[in-house]
Amino acid sequence: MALILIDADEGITDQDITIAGYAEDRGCGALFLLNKWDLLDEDRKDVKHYMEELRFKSKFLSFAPAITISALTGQRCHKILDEVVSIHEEYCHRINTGLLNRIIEDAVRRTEPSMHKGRRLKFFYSTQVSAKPPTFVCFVNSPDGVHFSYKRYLVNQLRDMIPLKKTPIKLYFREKTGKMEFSGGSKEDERIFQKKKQHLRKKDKERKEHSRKKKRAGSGDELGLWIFLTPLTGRAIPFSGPWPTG
Ligand SMILES: Nc1nc2c(ncn2[C@@H]2O[C@H](COP(=O)(O)OP(=O)(O)O)[C@@H](O)[C@H]2O)c(=O)[nH]1
Ligand SMILES: [Mg+2]
Repeated sequence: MALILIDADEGITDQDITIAGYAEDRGCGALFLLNKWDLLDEDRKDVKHYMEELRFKSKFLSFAPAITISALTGQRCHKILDEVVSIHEEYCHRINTGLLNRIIEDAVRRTEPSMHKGRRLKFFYSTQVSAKPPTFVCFVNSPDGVHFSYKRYLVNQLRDMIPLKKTPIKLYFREKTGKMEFSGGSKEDERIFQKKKQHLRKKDKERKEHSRKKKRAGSGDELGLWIFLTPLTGRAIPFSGPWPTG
């Protein structure tokens, strides 16, 4: 595990990012600690802005959590160890092969890879070859045919479905000739898989609903008071409520 200590008072420096790069090279679990948070005046204490800058500069460690702390006052320092344990658990995670194959199979079915040199990319089966960090291999007919954006898609699917949000993960593609279909899984795997999918779908719906509500609130629609003129009577009928949509 790499705990990357940043002097938040100084700001995120190139050297901080270089050191974060070492953690990425080593495939470490990583945690950013933005120290001296007590020194930041209210103007600069904009966590969101600070995090955005951190995420922008260290895109390669986007999975690494970050905590603002103060070593001097002890503020939020108690959270560090819990976060380390949580990252480490994911870092050591091992997934059952059946479940892994269901996740990949489902992801490939939902969004098919593009053609490569006129050939369709075929996924045969996948396996986790090691942990620390979790490392997966997919056997395909043509490893060169996996576009980096498709690899990113699969990595994100694994992150969401297993789930592995805080650890680096590695995904490789190897050539497999001959026909060997997905190994599938037991009934129990299938049950867990379907439950996870249901859960994710629900979350996704909630998120969409939330952002829709936010948008509506932002545009002030809900509080609109406006007036309809009826052409027949010429009388104004006040009406208040959301804009009629659809
Ligand atoms: N205000 C404040 N000062 C701190 C904090 N942590 C360390 N310091 C002070 O920072 C000084 C050490 O400098 P520092 O930047 O941490 O170390 P260096 O960059 O490795 O030399 C000491 O005077 C510490 O008391 C903190 O969270 N808040
Ligand atoms: Mg310093």
